Amino acid sequence: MTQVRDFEQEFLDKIEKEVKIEARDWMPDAYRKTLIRQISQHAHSEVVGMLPEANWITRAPSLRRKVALLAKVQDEAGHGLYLYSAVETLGAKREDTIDDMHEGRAKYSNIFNYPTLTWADIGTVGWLVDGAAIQNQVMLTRTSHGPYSRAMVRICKEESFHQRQGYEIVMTLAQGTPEQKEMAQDALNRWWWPSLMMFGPSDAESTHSQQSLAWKIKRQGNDELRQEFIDKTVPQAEYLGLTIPDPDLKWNEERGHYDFGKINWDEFLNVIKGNGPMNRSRLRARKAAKDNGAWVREAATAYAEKKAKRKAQSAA
Ligand code: BYC
Repeated sequence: MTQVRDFEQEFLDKIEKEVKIEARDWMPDAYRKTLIRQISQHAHSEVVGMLPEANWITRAPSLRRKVALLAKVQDEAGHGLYLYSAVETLGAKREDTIDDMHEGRAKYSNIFNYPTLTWADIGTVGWLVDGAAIQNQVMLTRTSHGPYSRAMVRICKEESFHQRQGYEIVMTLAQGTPEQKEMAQDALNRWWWPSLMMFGPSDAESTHSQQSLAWKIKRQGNDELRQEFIDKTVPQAEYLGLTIPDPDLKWNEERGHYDFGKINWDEFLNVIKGNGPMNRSRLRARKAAKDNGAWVREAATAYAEKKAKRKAQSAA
C-alpha cells in the first residue's frame, strides 16, 4: 500500500525540532507569504537606510570618520542584496518587491523617515538604530527559515561594528565642548522614541506576531525585544552623561526592568502610512536611483545574453 505524505505535518515537525525550512522544502502558502513580506520589507529598510547616512559622507569631520561611514553605508547595500536573494529563494521577483515599495504597497522601517540634521545624528543612528536592529536581528538568526537565518548571522556581525562606531562618535561628542555635548543630547532627544517604535506595535496590537511566533519566524515578541533594548541602552546613555528624553523612565526592582513612558503610536502609524517628515523624499530618491541605473541593468543583461549565445555557438 502506498503511503500518502502529509506535507503540512512534515513541515510542522521540522519547526518543532528546530530543523530549518529550506528553499526546496514544502511550506504553507501563508508561511511563504509572511516571509516574502517581512524579508523584502527588511531589504527595503536596509537600502532606504543608506540615504540618511549617505547624506553625511561628504561632510564627515575627518578622513577616519569618512572611511568608516562609507564602509557602513556600503555594508547596508550588501545587507539589502543578501536579503533580496533570500526573498528570491521563496519564488518572489526582487523587481516586483521593489516596485511594491515604490508604489506604496510595501513598507520599510519607520525610522528612516526622519532627517539626519547634524553629525551627532550619524553617531546616534549607529548607536540606537543599529543597536535596535541588532536586538531584533540576533533573534532572527534563529528564525525557522534557513536562507533568512544565514543572512542574519552575517548581517549581525556587521551591525555590531556599526553600533560601536556610532557609540564612539556620540562618546567623542559627549566628552567634547558644551556645544558638542548639546548636539549629542539633541540627537538623542529626536531619535529615542522613533528607535523604540522600530520594534513594531505592542504584542496586543501586532497583526502578525502570534502566527509568526508559532512558525518560529519570530522567536520573541515586539514588546520583549523593545524592553531588552531599553534595559541595555539606558546604562550606555548614563555612561555618556546624556539624558534619555523620558521622564517616566525608572528602574523597577520588582520587574528587573526599566519602566518607560507611553510611546506615541499615532506618530508611528502616521509615519508608516507615508506621512513622516522624509517619506516622500526617500521614495523619490529610490525611484530616481532605479531610473538612473536602468542603463547599467540593460548593459549587464545584453552582455550576459551575448556571452551565453557565444558559449552556445562554440559548444555546437
Ligand atoms: N516600521 O504585526 P507586526 C537596519 C508594520 S534596518 C514600519 O508586528 P511583524 C539598518 C508591519 O510591517 C532594520 N512598519 O509585523 C539599515 C505590519 O504591517 P504589514 C530593519 C512596521 O512583521 C540601515 C504592521 O506594522 N529591520 O538594520 O510581525 C542603516 C504590524 O506589525 C514597523 C527589520 O526589518 C516598523 N518599525 O513585526 C541602519 C527586521 N513595525 O507588513 C540600520 C525584520 C511594524 O502587515 N522585521 N511595522 O503591512 C521584523 O522583525 C518584523 O517585520 C517587525 C514587525 C518586528 C519589524
